[in-house]
Amino acid sequence: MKLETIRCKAAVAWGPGQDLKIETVDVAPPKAGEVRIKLIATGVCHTDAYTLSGDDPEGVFPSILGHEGGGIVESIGEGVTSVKVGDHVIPLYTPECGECKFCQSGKTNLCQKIRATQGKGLMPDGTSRFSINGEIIYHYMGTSTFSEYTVLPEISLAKVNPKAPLEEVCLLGCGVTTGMGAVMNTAKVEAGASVAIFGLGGIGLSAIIGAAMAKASRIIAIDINERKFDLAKRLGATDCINPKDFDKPIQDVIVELTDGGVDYSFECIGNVDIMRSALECCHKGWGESVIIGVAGAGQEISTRPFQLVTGRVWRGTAFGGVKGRSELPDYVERYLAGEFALDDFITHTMSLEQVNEAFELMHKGESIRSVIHF
Ligand code: NAD
Ligand code: AHE
Ligand code: ZN
Ligand code: ZN
Repeated sequence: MKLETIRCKAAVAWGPGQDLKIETVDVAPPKAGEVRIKLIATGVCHTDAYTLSGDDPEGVFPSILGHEGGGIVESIGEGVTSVKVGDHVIPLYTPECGECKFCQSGKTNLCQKIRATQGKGLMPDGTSRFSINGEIIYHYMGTSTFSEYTVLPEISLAKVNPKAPLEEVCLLGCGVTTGMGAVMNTAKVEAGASVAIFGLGGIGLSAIIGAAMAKASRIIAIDINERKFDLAKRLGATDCINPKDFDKPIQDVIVELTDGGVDYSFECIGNVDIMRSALECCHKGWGESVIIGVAGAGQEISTRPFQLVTGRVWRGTAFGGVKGRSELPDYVERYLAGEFALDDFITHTMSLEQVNEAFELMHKGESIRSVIHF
């Protein structure tokens, strides 16, 4: 049966700094190895705001943003075998082909099979499936979840248990998996360790969940917005600190509080100055700091090399080091088994038409996650 183009609603980013506009877009059928899905829900992550701001060197316009979705397979292209129509899926901005040098290494989740075209806003064959009156609209992070329908390569989909509500597990498409994975996969925090988490948005709060699961003995949560502290404590933070309450650098405060520094720290903001604080609050000889936040074009990190010479380790993580197709379904199972909750994070639900409000709430510090229901 020949597949038809679908005409549907999508939020289009026409240019940096502009509000998204709801448009009627054409979504072409999936080509070989591709899948078209109907979105049920999508979260709004700070990275969407970052790209919309114009700070992302890979930002292309006009495009359809969004990368924290949950959907149902509507149609499949030639040769697709791992999913079928009706399957529940989570789009992956970090695919898993299983074949490339990166997948084969066993050392990283950063599959590179389609990274070059994905970074240009295109499908692997170098074209887009989105258009308006014949004008090309670019994809974003290989996912473009701010649309009623989207097309992805088969290798960019995790098939998940249909019992899981997509309105909640969409958050596993980025924020929650990233925070938990950073703690458990990337840093491998061990029981009894001390941890400092900078920034208490969706990512930092998920890192608290991961640290509590790892049985960290001390979880220090840092934010300049004290409205985040209640939830941080409920999730397991032992101390909540506002850097504005001190007249010395926050790293000095933490080093004093912890008899020399924490075992692990996580930067969940995207601020290069705080990345330095996060490194320098780590314990001499072994402390490890993980960068999760995404910093704008042209920004660089710095510290005295002596910090590293004396044993601190600086590392980073994307999607919490999680391999999406083989490992994400198990995060969904663990959620279904009640190991962690997701509704705590969903402070606002809204329609696609309200997507700009989601960005406003984020910038005003009023939301953790806004979830758009289609
Ligand atoms: P968010 O906006 O919801 O949360 C950021 C938090 O940082 C807010 O609570 C804010 O008050 C706090 N903050 C801001 N400036 C601060 C400062 N100077 N000191 C202390 N706290 C401060 O964002 P989010 O969705 O949680 O994303 C956080 C970061 O992680 C972003 O940079 C995002 O792009 C990035 N991110 C990275 C990955 C990855 O795979 N590496 C995945 C998802 C998100
Ligand atoms: N396009 C940016 C990089 C942005 C970035 O680092 N993205 C993270 C995911 S953020 C999700 O909210 C990521 O996965 N990075 C690895 C990768 O391959 O992009 C830039 O600076 O060019
Ligand atoms: Zn994200
Ligand atoms: Zn690969």
